Amino acid sequence: MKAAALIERRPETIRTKTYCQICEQACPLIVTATTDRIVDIAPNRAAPHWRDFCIKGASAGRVRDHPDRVLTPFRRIDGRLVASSYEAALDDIAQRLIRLGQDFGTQALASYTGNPNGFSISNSAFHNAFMAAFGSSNRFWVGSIDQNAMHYVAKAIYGSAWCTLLPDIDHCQCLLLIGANPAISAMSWMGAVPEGWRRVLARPEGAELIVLDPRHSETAQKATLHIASLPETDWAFLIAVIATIERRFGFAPAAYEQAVGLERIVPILRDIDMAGMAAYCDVPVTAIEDVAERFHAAKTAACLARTGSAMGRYGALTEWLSHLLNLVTGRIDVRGGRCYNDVPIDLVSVAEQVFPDHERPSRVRGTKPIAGAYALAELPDEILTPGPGQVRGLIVNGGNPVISGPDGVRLAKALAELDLLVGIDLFVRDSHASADWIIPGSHFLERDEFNPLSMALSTDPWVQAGRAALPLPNSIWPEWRFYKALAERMGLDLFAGLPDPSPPRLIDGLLHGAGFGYDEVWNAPNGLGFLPLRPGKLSGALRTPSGKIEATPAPLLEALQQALATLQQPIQEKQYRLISRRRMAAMNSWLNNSIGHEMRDLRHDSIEISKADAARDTLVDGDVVTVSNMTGALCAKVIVSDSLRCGVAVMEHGWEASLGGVNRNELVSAIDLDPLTSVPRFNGTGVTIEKGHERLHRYTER
Ligand SMILES: Nc1nc2c(c(=O)[nH]1)N[C@H]1C(S)=C(S)[C@@H](COP(=O)(O)OP(=O)(O)OC[C@H]3O[C@@H](n4cnc5c(=O)[nH]c(N)nc54)[C@H](O)[C@@H]3O)O[C@H]1N2
Ligand SMILES: Nc1nc2c(c(=O)[nH]1)N[C@H]1C(S)=C(S)[C@@H](COP(=O)(O)OP(=O)(O)OC[C@H]3O[C@@H](n4cnc5c(=O)[nH]c(N)nc54)[C@H](O)[C@@H]3O)O[C@H]1N2
Ligand code: SF4
Ligand SMILES: [Mo]
Repeated sequence: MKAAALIERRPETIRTKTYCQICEQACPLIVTATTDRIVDIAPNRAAPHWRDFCIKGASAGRVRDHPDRVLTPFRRIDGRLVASSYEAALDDIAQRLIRLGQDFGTQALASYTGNPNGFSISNSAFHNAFMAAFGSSNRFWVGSIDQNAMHYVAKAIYGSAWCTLLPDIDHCQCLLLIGANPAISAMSWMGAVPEGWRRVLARPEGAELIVLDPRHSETAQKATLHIASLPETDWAFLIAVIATIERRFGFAPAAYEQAVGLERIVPILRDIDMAGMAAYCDVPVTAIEDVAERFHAAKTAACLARTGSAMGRYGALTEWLSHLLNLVTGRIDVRGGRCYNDVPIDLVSVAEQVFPDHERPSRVRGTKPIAGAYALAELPDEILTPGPGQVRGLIVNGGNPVISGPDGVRLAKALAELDLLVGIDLFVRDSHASADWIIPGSHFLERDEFNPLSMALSTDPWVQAGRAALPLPNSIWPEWRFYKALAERMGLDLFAGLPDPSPPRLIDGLLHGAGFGYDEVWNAPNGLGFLPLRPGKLSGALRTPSGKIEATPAPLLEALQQALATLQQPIQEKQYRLISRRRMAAMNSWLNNSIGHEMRDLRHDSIEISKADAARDTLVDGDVVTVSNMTGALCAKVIVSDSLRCGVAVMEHGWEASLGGVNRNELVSAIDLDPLTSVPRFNGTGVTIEKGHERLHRYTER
């Protein structure tokens, strides 16, 4: 590799061009470092798309250099973690895994991978190859607490779980955003839109940004229209919008050319009781009709549903109806609508080759994997239920499921029952409380690699090399090397037939047919840009039996009919629906030990409620309350907010007990899920709020 030419050397510091691997936005960076410390991280203004650059990227060096970082393998001896070595770790883990496979079968090993695993192609590729070579398809992943709705619906209507449609933002006259707050989170979810929401508002013609959110979020504050509906009611809002459009204008002719099955939805739409839907969402009928009119009338438009709805009871239904709205108004695969991007990589085709996909139902609950992986909500049952195939060993790689997943209390208990638990991470997390081994993770500022799969998922596709700004400490191996060495110890062949696999060779393989290779990217300090998103590519990506969009797949249609038949008011008297919010200085749970707990706007033990609810329940700022439901109970301090609608409470997720925080996901059930995707109800959890903490004991005794 010719890296030297790209690195400017000064006497005391080195400047390296790389990109941020904390979120999907992948902001280009210039990192200044001494021989052993990061000094400064700034956006690389010579590369495109640096404008989302945020405090998380700016402070990444503090994570890399943090005193609590795991710098060597640790082994648990008599309950305590003791510093050890890779040699000892490989010997012990290899021997225990071989025995596990011999005694209980290879499915007895499972894994959970979180977001950072997915951002590192070397880590994810070697992890998946290791699981496959060992003979286990028991892979659990973060998508099942985040984006399963997207994968489920894409598979059902476009034929591939990886067919993600991006908004053509620079030509979009009306963006309907459901459950997203890009002003804080930036705009990405299986596809990045650099500066996304700002580009809509900056349109010279004055485009509309319509936001559906129970909270007057930072994005809603900038929107041209904000509708504060109740959590978990978006599906009803959308079906009422689609019904209004069908009754007033009919479907766009293009919809009939692009899709099959539209006739099945029409009788349902004609029966929709608008007043009933409006009451359910707790918005006026006129608001629904207004959105229908505006969306229909706009010259171009796109509707996007994101995690606000996807992490709730009706996530898949809402995701589907958001696509259906685009379809019936002729906003799929056209300028200003939602389009498929196939440059520089056609993800649907690549996924067919590289992502393990299979249909084996889970052992205990019998659910099928989504995008090749099982739901985290099922993991405790898989560990605790005896019988053939019971999970007895687990690798947790770049994830913190006890904190970020549902019912962390039960999961932690299950993890303690394992014969072998290996955590691969930068820090010891609450999820590692019973880990036998902690293997150090590599920080992205120490890795040479780039992820062409995620970079292709952008409205403005661009590929840039991620370069190590500093070498890994001598005592740490990159994750891929750990897996390679472990496989060698166990006599496993990781990439059948590929001699001496390495990240550059794998990345070159992924780029096959793209017209460029690893070296070209490596030698372009500011990255390689490609033609921006354009319509007309979807038909090549469809993998449905009909070759068209399947507008009304049976399971989704049935789920809709069932939801309509059992419509109940979502909020009972004195009950709250608990939702989440993100902060600029947080990334799920993984910045807790660095900038997280220092940022003043981060409240690790607070619950926000509306003024109206506070007055009704005689609660004021600072009151200590017990928040509880059938799953759990915890204490929090009240913040009375003027940006919330009534019936809704907000608690931030990601806080760990070991850092003095409250894990609000202890209230989230691992049984009460979106039945189509097994995603828990992180947004929409029913809770009661009572003044005082003396009741906490009673609840926790249950
Ligand atoms: N209530 C509620 N729950 C939520 C959410 C919410 O909004 N509300 N958000 C959900 C969403 S969107 C997501 S994506 C999930 C996230 O769930 P997870 O992906 O499980 O994410 P984290 O909890 O942040 O755990 C990431 C871990 O990876 C480690 N790490 C960071 N970089 C590296 C690396 O390079 N290598 C290795 N080996 N480890 C690394 C971090 O230290 C951290 O411990 O949480 C979900 N849970
Ligand atoms: N600073 C920061 N940025 C991040 C992350 C982070 O943790 N911190 N996480 C990254 C990750 S992993 C992801 S997946 C993305 C997520 O990015 P987004 O999908 O934009 O997620 P949020 O910013 O949580 O916005 C969700 C919004 O939905 C609202 N909401 C809650 N429940 C409902 C509901 O039932 N219906 C509707 N309509 N709205 C609802 C919430 O009030 C919130 O404003 O962000 C990424 N970016
Ligand atoms: S965390 Fe911030 S700097 Fe890093 S990629 Fe995301 S938006 Fe960009
Ligand atoms: Mo996420």
